[in-house]
Amino acid sequence: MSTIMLSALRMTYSKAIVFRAVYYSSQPEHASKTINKVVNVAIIGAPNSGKSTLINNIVERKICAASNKVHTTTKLVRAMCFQNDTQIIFLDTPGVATEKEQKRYKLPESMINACHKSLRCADVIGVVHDISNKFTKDNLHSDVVNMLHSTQNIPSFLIINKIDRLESKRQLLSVIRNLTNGMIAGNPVQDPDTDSRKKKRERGYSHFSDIFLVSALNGDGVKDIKDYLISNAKPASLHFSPEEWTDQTPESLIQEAVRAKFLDFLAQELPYNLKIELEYYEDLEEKIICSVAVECPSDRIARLISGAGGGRLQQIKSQTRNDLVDLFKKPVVISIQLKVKPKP
Ligand SMILES: Nc1nc2c(ncn2[C@@H]2O[C@H](COP(=O)(O)OP(=O)(O)OP(=O)(O)O)[C@@H](O)[C@H]2O)c(=O)[nH]1
Ligand SMILES: [Mg+2]
Repeated sequence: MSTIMLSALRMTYSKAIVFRAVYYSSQPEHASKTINKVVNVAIIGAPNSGKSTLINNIVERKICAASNKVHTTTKLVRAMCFQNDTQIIFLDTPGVATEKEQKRYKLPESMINACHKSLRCADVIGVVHDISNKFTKDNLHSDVVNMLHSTQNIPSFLIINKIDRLESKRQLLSVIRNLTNGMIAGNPVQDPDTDSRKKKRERGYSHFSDIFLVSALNGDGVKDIKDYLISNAKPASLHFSPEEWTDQTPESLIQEAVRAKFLDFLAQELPYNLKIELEYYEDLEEKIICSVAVECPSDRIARLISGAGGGRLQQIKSQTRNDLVDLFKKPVVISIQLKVKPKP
């Protein structure tokens, strides 16, 4: 299925340009003086909606750790790509989390403010929404709506994700109506059932400039988002060089990639309680060598994680390596060791 752009209206970036002038005034010395085009895009949304997967697909590198569990992303991560003269700087954000979830998953305090922080550097906001979740598909997360209302001066667009999991396209129009309160770029969404629009409570946000329907996993519709962002980038000198693709250190990227695989392979809260540390890292010209230690709360849990004959740990290692090869674009030798937390 290809992307449907429901509005042809162009965004206005006047406010963002004013902000960018301030943002770039503190450029590092290495910043290029050539005038290119730049767009800073904050990607926000509910946990597990596919934010990180989407960014990785657009920048064609697994920079942002992604897993099948909620709260994979715990801090702001920048992922950049450069095409012709345009740099797109994505800000991947943690999914919005309640205080209860923060305690349950032992999430870092910094995570709570990360989303708000990302909005302060954004020229445009992309909201990712999971249409495959039958409980939440018709409502935008209330925290997301509040954030959008508090930054109404920044243009925003809606990305309806996981369309590959839709069995029927018939529900699409009603979902779009709910998520936009029947309004896109100031125009009412075509609504055959006009009476139903009158009394509905607001479930979404009425000021999206555009809507995209995509599958971040298989790439359907993703190129349209990239083209859209490129066409909306504004002249600016580069904050990052064209060769740079993230603001994260290799150490942090490796740790997050390992953490994501543990989240993928282990059930419930267990993987959230593991302490993951990079013990060795060497970037040789032809390959990367690294060693990661994972601290388990007890010997029993270490055995459980390892799986029969160490099979599960082998799978985790092999899939992490694949992701890191995709990330660094060169061979990676990785060892992952389980260590039991010493008793006090
Ligand atoms: N079927 C399908 N699955 C997807 C799609 N996009 C993402 N996923 C899956 O959804 C899960 C969550 O993806 P993430 O990219 O980690 O989601 P996120 O929004 O970054 O999650 P948090 O960082 O935890 O907030 C992963 O298992 C992805 O493979 C999609 O378009 N289709
Ligand atoms: Mg994420």
